[in-house]
This record gives sequence, structure tokens and C-alpha cells, in this order.
Amino acid sequence: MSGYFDAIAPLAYDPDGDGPGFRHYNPDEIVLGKRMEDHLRFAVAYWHSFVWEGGDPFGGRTFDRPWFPADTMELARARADAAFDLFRILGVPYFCFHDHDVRPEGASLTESRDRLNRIADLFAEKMAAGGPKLLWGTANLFSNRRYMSGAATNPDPDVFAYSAATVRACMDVTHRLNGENYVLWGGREGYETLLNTDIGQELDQMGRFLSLVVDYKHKIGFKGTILIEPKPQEPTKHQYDYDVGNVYGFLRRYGLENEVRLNIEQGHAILAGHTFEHELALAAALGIFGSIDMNRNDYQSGWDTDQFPNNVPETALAYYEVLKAGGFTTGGTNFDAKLRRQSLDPEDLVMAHAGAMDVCARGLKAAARMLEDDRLETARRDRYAAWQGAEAQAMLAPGATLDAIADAAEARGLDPQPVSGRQERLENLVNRYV
Ligand code: XLS
Ligand code: NI
Ligand code: NI
Repeated sequence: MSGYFDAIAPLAYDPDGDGPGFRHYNPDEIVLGKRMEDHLRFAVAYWHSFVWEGGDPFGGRTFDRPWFPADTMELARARADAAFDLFRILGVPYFCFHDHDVRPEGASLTESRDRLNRIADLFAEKMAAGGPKLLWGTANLFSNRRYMSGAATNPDPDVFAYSAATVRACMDVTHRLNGENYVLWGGREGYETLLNTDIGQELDQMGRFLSLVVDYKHKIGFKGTILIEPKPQEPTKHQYDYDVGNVYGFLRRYGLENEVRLNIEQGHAILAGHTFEHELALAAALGIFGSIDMNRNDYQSGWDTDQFPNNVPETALAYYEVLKAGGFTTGGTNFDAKLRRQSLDPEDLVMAHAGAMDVCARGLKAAARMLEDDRLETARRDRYAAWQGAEAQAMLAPGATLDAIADAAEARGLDPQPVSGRQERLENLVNRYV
């Protein structure tokens, strides 16, 4: 117990209440035959809630947390106590962390690994004592200046090797804590100027690194999923893991499309000029959907502001795609979200998560109703119904030739007539659920 959240009791489902509590998130409520908690699989992100200090480009720390600056193991333990207190108050089933979030870096790789292991011992105790499970672990290969020019894609092979040692330590700890996934977000895997960059060389390094990670997963018997998190800009001008389509091409090139899935973040989708649901639907269609980071950007400022979700129609359309993809298996809903820098109080941290959980619960319920009613899917199926015909199917089957299709089209005197896409009617239909 840290004492930090002492004034706040564990939150309960209290639909008509006014105080701290959930208005819509009811973990035991059955949605489409499954408990809401098991659908949503919420996770708190250690970094934004317990490491971020409230700074922006014009000013430093605004938050005053008793564990700051957490540059000793003692303060790192105090931070862990506070983190597990928040997890308990929220009743979340999962959390996520980077190595860098939970322990101060040591003077050597070995000392950093030992420190990570000691914090993992503490996590293991707290998890066994009723704490949440680990949705995913990951390595921070972007904050330290050694990663300035990339981790796996660095022109210096020593940084590649240093990154390998760091990832091994993080995968070991994730495995030991029964993490359900291991995430790689390529924060510095990109470039600033082509004038000093060999793109082909860097992509080969990144493909090799990922193959080594996959081999190591099998070597240690880690049963979780390896996830790549695409993001188009920030911090480097040109990120190699730009978006879902781009990562799929990368995975195919290095023969990893059956080994790696994606962790898709709403804010990153927006930065890439897509909607969240586009990225989710595409990943599902390509068979690489894994998990989500449910945090949005500010639509005006154009950068990754990592805000808690608060727009029900957006979350409804996202969970609609998640449900259509069969729901989460090892994945879940991670709040990779931070407070606004004026939100100083312990209550702000609790209420931000509680509100986000409620928004997701409403979105999930709306998505479930849309799916159950089947009206959207009926309309979608109807739109493609002509493809069920024998002649249409034959065009897609092996043996079809452009020649034969062209001859038949001429012989039939084809003159296709456009059909309405009915977008507004479908939008009106969606509005009845959200
Ligand atoms: C940054 C990413 C990061 C990953 C984990 O924009 O979202 O937080 O989720 O490294
Ligand atoms: Ni992000
Ligand atoms: Ni993220």
C-alpha cells in the first residue's frame, strides 16, 4: 500500500450514482454470451500513469508524485506500490510496462537486467496477491540517447547488439510474469533525412531483429503473441512501421506474417490519416489483428496527444471491428493514455481511467447490438451478393483468364448500371445504436 490513493475506495458498478464508480462498465454483465470484463480486457499503461511528469515542450514537470524521480530502486518500489493500488481501485484485469518504466537503468546491461528482475520479483508477489495479470511487456528502445539513430536499424551494430540484450531481458521477464503478449513499437526505427540513410540496409536489420525475437520466443517457450505497434510519425519523420498495410508488407517480406500480429493504437491510426476502424478491419482481413491501444489524439493539433477515449461512437465502431474479428484472444484494451498536464490529483488518474472504461463499455454494448441486429451486415452482404453467382465465382477461381472473362463480357453485351452505396442510410442506422 502506497497511501497515495488512500482517499479513494475501490470502484464499483453504480449506474445511478454520482460519486467515483462505473456508470456503464459492469464486469459481470453478459454481452454476446461473454462477461464484459472478458471482452474488453482492460490494461493500465505504467508509463503514462506513473512515469510521465506532465511536461510539454514549453515547461517541465507539473505533477508532484511522491515516487518522483524514481531514480533509485527504493523509489521504483514506491512507484510499484502506487501502481498496484491504482490497479486494485480500478479492478482492471491487466497492466503493461516497459523496462524503463519500472526500474532505473543500471551502470551496465547486466545491472539493468538485475534491477528489472528484482522489480519483476515484486510484481510477481503483487500479482499473486490478487493483482492484475500482464497483458504485455516491452522494451523502451527510444528514450536513451544511444537509440538516437535507431535501435535495430542503427548504423552502429553495437546498438543492435545492445538492443538485443535489452529485448532478451524484457522477454524473459514478460515470460516469467506470464505476459500474454510481447510488444515492439519501433520508436526510433525510421529516419530523419535520406541524405544519411540506407533504407534497404535498415529494413534488413529490422527484419533480422524481428526474426531473432521470434526465434527466441520459441526457444524459451513463450506462448504469448509477438505484436508490432505501427505508428507513422513521431518521433522520426519517416517511421518504418507506418501503418497496418505497411507492416503487413514488411512481415511478408521477412516471412513473419504467421508469427507476428499487430497492436493497433487509435491515435496512431489518426496520425496515419486513417480511422481506427479502418486499421482494425484491415488487420483482421489480413489475419494479423492482435490487440489495441485505446487512446486518441487531438484532431486539431496533429500529434500523438495520447488522450483517454471519450467518444462513444468512435469506440463503438472500433469494438464492432474487434467483435467481427472474433474478439480478443491474447490481446486486450490498453489505455496508452495520459492525463492533461493540469490534472494534478490522484483522483484525476482514477477518474480518467474510470471514464475511459465506461466509454469503452458503452461502445462495446452498442457494437454488440449492431452485430446482433445484423442489419449492417445484411446490407453489406447484399452489396456483394452478386459475387455468389457461379459465373462471378469462376472469375476468381484458378483457371480464369483475362481473355475468357473479356470474351464472355462482350458476348453478354455487358453494360453495368451503378447501384447506390447508401452511405447516409447506413450512417443513420449506426446512429440508432450509439
Ligand atoms: C508511442 C507508443 C508506445 C507503445 C509502447 O506512441 O504508443 O507507447 O505503445 O512502446
Ligand atoms: Ni502512441
Ligand atoms: Ni501505444
